[in-house]
Amino acid sequence: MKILHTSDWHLGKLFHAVNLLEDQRHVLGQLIAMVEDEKPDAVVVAGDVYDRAVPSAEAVDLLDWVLTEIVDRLATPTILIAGNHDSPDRLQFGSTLLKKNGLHVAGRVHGDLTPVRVGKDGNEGLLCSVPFLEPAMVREYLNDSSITTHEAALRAITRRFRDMVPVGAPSVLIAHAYVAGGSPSDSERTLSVGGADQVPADCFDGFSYAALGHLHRPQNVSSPRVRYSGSLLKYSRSEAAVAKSVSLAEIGADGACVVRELSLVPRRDVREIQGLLADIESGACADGNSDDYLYIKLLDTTMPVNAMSRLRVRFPNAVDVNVSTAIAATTGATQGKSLRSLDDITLFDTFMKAATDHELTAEERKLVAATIETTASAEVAS
Ligand SMILES: [Mn+2]
Repeated sequence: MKILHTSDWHLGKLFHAVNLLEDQRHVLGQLIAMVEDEKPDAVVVAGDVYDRAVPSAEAVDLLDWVLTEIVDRLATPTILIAGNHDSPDRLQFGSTLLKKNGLHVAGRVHGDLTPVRVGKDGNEGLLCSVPFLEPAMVREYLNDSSITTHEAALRAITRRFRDMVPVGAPSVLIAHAYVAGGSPSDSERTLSVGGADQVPADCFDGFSYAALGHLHRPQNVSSPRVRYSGSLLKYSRSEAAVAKSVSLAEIGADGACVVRELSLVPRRDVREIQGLLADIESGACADGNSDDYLYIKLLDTTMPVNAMSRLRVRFPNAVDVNVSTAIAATTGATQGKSLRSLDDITLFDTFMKAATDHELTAEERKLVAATIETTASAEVAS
């Protein structure tokens, strides 16, 4: 059985006020081509299909397009589960009708939990869908007042599925959760406060493969068969160095599992560059595509005027400009101390030293003192 595992599409997401729909369409086109080439027995989307509980019409249209291509044109069964960004009830809409056509949607836990059987004769397997679980939702569903944590909720649901899977049979548990030991980035919304959202990897014991969503970096947690495919695109600065991919899991009749990563190539990459403004403007840091989404760190010792508008001439999709570490260090060094305890000249001197590594000369001190005095007397006069 061959499963194409992807997650965290976040369709309709805004990235620094840029609508990513075209970027998402671009990589979803690659995903469709992978389904054509690899002919998996199922495609699994492990939650956060949309970025918002009420997605834009354009985001809904994009999902309609990609599902029609995969489920209808390529006749590949597809499983969608809700993540913490999705509305369980809205995603659930039409699920009974859709499953007759090979689209299996789990927005919330309801009714009887039933695994989906996929694969060809002699190489079949069971797919068990666990949408993002709020403990209160599971407490009500199972009528079990002891369920108060994410771990208890997940264990209660996975136990039910485990009881339906014959021992050793090829099986995939699909879930949207934060597995302890996983490495987060800056674009996941926390599931609950204070680490109470984390679940142990042994919740997935007894399944051939756990196809996970929530963490946006592609990664295994504790074992190659407990895996996050990672998000469709880089959705934060912290992901600049992490390439995105989908995971192709091949599960043998004995339940043994081998996973390959298939790369996604973005329309515009997210990158970090640094240098002096003049060098960056003149193209000295011109590696890569100038259309990329860039986080730019300026190493200038003085704050350049209109830095962002100047940078956008060469890099129209620059999303953030940061000043040099020297200037940032000054801010950091003065934090916690009372700035009012320093006289104006000493304060300015401290800043200059941190920003330029030079103390004021006697002549400069005089100039600064005179300027401060003129400014102060002008303020008194006005
Ligand atoms: Mn997500």
